Amino acid sequence: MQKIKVAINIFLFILVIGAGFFVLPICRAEQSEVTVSDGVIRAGERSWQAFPNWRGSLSLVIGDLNADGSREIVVAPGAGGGPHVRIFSFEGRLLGQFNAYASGFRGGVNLAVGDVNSDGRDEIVTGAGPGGGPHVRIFDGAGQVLNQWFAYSKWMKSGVLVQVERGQVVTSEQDVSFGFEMPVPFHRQEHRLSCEIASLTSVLLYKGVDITESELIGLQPQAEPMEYKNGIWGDPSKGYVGDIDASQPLMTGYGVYWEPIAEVAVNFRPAHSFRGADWEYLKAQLLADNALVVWGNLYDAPLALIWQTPEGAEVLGFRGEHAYMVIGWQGDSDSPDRVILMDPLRGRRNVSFDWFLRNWSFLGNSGVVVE
Ligand SMILES: [Ca+2]
Ligand SMILES: [Ca+2]
Repeated sequence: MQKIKVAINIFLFILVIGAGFFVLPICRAEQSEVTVSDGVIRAGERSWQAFPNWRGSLSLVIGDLNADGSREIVVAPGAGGGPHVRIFSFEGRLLGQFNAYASGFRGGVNLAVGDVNSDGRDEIVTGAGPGGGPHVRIFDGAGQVLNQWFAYSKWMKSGVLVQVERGQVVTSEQDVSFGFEMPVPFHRQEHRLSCEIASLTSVLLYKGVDITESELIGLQPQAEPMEYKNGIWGDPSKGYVGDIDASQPLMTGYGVYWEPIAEVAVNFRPAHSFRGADWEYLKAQLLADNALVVWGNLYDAPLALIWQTPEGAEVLGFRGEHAYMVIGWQGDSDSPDRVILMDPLRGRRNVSFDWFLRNWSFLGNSGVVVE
């Protein structure tokens, strides 16, 4: 289903690019043809530059913005350009201009016009270009914002194509290869083996909870016994195993698994742990603006550590056990080129999809979701 959607989006993209930017759009209005090429608008006998300093593609649409019976030309730079929208008469007179998005934005603007509020005047509908979030805005002919929303998760970077069909705004993703990135802040782990609670600190900060790692450590249960002896040690699914400042190779400190971390998280936000999940699950959580801590490893071929809990259960651990956050991807969301991580030791990283899937598999595709 997703594949079909992507294919349709690419088709729409080509259609709009083709119609809007490269193939000359020909619109009959007031006995004038309007074309645009190399930044020059031609309407009837007249021609003029849309933006003197812009040589890239343009988005151009035509509508009657003031209900006087004659239509206006609305134009904006395409991908790589600024957020600048200009309105011209068919005679080439500049009637108005405004920035549809923040002035530093360089993804270009996708345009549509149509009467979306049934008042007899056409509105200008804008969609941010690739690299921008799927931010749709509706402007009147004077450049005043009448309405705005995010068509998809605001952290999607694909840009958004807009059309008006029978007074309704219709949107589609522009270029899915730009992917998604949730701006989870980096919090460097404050202890040698505190990656799990440090990752939780980051995602809670992202969720607006003002908290420190030390405060969260105070809420983290300790697994008994504290010291490894005769093959018996604590259960990481019940609490922290060993000393948080000690050593995995010496088996004086280990870490903690997803269940106790989720229990700490629910003091502040809705949260739950999971195991045996797949990429689709992670993707759906991110698109719903839920933050993720997952369990993997510092090493590509980690050494297994096996011990028994006092209750007699066998624990499978790995030297290099490590928790980090998945915050996004680049490329097709079904099978990304790269997965973007926030690592409490190493900061923002992007890794291959295969590397991530293997790393995440060591401890059974587990993690914590914080809503
Ligand atoms: Ca008009
Ligand atoms: Ca209207």
